[in-house]
Amino acid sequence: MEKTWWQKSTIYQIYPRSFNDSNGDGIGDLQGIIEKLDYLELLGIDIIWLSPVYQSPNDDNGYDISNYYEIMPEFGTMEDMETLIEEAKKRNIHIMMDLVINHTSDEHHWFEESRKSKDNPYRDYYVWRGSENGPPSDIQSVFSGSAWEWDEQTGEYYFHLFSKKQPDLNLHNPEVRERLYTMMNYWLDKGVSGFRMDVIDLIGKEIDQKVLTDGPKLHDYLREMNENVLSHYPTITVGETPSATPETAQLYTGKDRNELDMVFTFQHMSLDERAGEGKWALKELDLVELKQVLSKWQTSLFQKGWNSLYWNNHDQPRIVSRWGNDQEYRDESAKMLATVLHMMQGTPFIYQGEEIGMTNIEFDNITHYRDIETINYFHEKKSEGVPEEEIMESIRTKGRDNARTPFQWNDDAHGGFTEGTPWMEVNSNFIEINAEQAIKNQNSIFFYYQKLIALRKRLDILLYGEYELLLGDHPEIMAYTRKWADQTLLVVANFYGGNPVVHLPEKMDDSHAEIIISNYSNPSEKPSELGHLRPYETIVYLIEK
Ligand code: TEU
Ligand code: CA
Repeated sequence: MEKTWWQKSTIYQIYPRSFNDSNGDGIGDLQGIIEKLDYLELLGIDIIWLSPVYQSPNDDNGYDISNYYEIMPEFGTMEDMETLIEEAKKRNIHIMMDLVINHTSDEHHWFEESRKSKDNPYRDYYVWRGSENGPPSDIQSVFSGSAWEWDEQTGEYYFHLFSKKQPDLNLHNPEVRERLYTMMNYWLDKGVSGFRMDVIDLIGKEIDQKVLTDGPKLHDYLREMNENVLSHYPTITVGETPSATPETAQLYTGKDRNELDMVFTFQHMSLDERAGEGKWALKELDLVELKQVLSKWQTSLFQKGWNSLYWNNHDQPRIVSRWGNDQEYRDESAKMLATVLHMMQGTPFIYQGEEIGMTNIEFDNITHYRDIETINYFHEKKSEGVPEEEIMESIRTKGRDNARTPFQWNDDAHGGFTEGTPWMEVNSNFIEINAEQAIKNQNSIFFYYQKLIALRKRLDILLYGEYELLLGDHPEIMAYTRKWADQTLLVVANFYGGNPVVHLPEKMDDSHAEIIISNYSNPSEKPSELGHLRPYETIVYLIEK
């Protein structure tokens, strides 16, 4: 297999709890995924990124692992997992596991031992500190409150950057790293093709110096992991790196660095929050800023690293509700956003439901929400006296449950997700928005994604073409070219509901221009004929010299 086989691939993320329930207990499961492999094959994706399916008490829906070698019983058995790998393989689909090694569950055997006594052999697997007057430092948990939890039994604090049921592992302990490598090899031997690495930018942290991301040992550990595990298989790896910049991304993904294949940037995801105030502090998106950020990543990693391309995942609101229009122009804007992303250089990710234009959820009160981050935030703000409507507005706009409502398969009860009672309510728009509808209609968002995926396989320019931003200051239009050999790919997209006029900066010879995809009927045949764009209109031209 080619070393960079994943460059032509499109990845589909499954959040198993919300994908498809096969046995009526209201919780998605592995057999449920197996039932839908034909659907994924029809879409055309190459790799499934499976959010965690390991044993877990589900304080953070599987991102708190209590046993790396067992499958969560609600999801099925190890046999089901093996069947999934096998059945996916028959359809040329790879499975990429989620790898959560910054922390485990407090119910993991290692932690249960670690907390028993100061001289327990597992003590140093985690981060323990004594402290006389309150927590050892003021570091805050991502999920509200102090990152230090007092543990009565040994009279010390342990560190948890996420929930208190997610104690951080001490990766400076070589034995911990060794055991994690053994576990990774176990899964690769089982036939999975790689890992999405949860908050991997944290594993070199120096807590006493308050260095969390990008610690001095981070890249040493990743190279060691590569040497001990990844280099022995034709893997695909993507690091989740909230702190990454175009510069540090080159350290992770640089060609001769032997670390990871790609990382997730968060820079575009923070553009609708007020700088420095965190994700809940709402701000309108400025398209010019978005173009700058995306373009910087495109040009900085060109021929040096590799981009991952995404609008959505299980932590982010739905893109069509966020930067598109989930009402009148849901169809057009979903297709436009997909186009802008999939024509860039990198490996695209599709999050379950994105391909049918699923939207954010608007529950009327907090009791309907399930996410620990959201619930903790609600109570924290409430106790600070913030008006409930204000808190709920942030939650409806940015809360993680927007992405986690059950998949909408058809217009049966609960969107066909379950025959029982779903663990979280289905979005009531499932009657109109569902996969069955989408597959009946050749013009659906689903078939548009299918086409984008197929174009990536067919056109080398999408792999190699050099990116250039056009009309950088235009407040409504995003436009760019990709150039390779004798070809130019031109992407134009209207990000809003108006009718802006396109003035391309240079006259290109477009006598041999062909439209390869567009989201309205009767688009302008040639770039030089472009007048105004319709709401959320997008057109991609391939121009031959
Ligand atoms: O997310 C890491 C992360 O940085 C989160 O804080 C993310 O920014 C947040 O969810 C946005 O609100 C990963 C997983 O993707 C997330 O689901 C887990 O909860 C978290 O790690 C802990 O494992
Ligand atoms: Ca189930």
